[in-house]
Amino acid sequence: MKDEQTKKTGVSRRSFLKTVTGTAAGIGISQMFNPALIQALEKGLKRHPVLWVQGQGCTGCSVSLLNSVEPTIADILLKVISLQFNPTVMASEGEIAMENLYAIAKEYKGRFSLAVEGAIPTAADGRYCIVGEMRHKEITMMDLVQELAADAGSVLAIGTCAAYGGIPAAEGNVTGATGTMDFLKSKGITTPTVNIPGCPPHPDWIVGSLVHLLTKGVPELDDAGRPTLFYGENIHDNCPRLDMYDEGEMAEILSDPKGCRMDLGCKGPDTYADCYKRKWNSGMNWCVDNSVCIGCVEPGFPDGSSPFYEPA
Ligand code: FSX
Ligand code: SF4
Ligand code: SF4
Repeated sequence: MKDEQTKKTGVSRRSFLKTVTGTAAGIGISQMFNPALIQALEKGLKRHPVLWVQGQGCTGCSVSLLNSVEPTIADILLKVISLQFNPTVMASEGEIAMENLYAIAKEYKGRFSLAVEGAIPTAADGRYCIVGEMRHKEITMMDLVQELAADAGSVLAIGTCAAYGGIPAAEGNVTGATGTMDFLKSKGITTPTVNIPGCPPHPDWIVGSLVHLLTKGVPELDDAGRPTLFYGENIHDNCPRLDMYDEGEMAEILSDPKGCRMDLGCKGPDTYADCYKRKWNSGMNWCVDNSVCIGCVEPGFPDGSSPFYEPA
């Protein structure tokens, strides 16, 4: 008898898990689904809270993480990793939430991870992004990241906005939007920082990097501060349409089922990520299947990829 997932997607739970297993790289997500490993992580990570703060973003990074299907990433985050603060999913709000945030940071000084989502606006003393208030004093994203990052054991810049400034730092940038590493450097803060770009990043990249950080330390990073585990391979070099590119068989319209999509604006040749094998939407598809790669994980995104519909 077909299970629920088969009915919805035509892919059985078994073949879905096989897909995930087959596409995971290194400490892939499939290994994290192993119950023995989850139990081990549960013990090891219970005392390691993750505080997730949000600045200039669209919340897509949180949604990407929580959107995973089977098993849910939300389960892993809430039961395995001690996610203590995330404005999108937590129930508490206002001054109580802020007090709790600072109390956890104090209690676990040097041992918690700070996850930053969204860029940090630095113009006008950071007043373009007020993230809370305590004792009638407004707290800017700048203040929050500066204070918490200095006390954190590690920092994760989640999403291209947090990693490099992304969309808020695109041409114009009146708010002085800045990526986390640049911001921390400007403040002399040296806490180890890992970039997990993507607009939004794949849930596996977020959880995989976090678990690596907590169990094995900082993963190997490339020049752009990204784990090579997930961002070490060029999309074009591994694209299933590479043969068509080599043959000069080019797609002319997006609905063309065949052909290399370079003439339609594909930025695969300038982009490093494992989307071609990990795939998105629970392993169902990826950008090049339906559209083009717009280079969303690259430091120059979006200006460097624009216009999206023209070849690089
Ligand atoms: Fe940026 Fe996150 Fe793009 Fe959005 O909040 S990485 S705009 S998908 O989601 O920060
Ligand atoms: Fe390269 Fe994009 Fe063409 Fe694939 S579709 S071969 S990534 S240019
Ligand atoms: Fe981003 Fe390209 Fe991967 Fe799509 S295929 S998620 S645009 S890096």
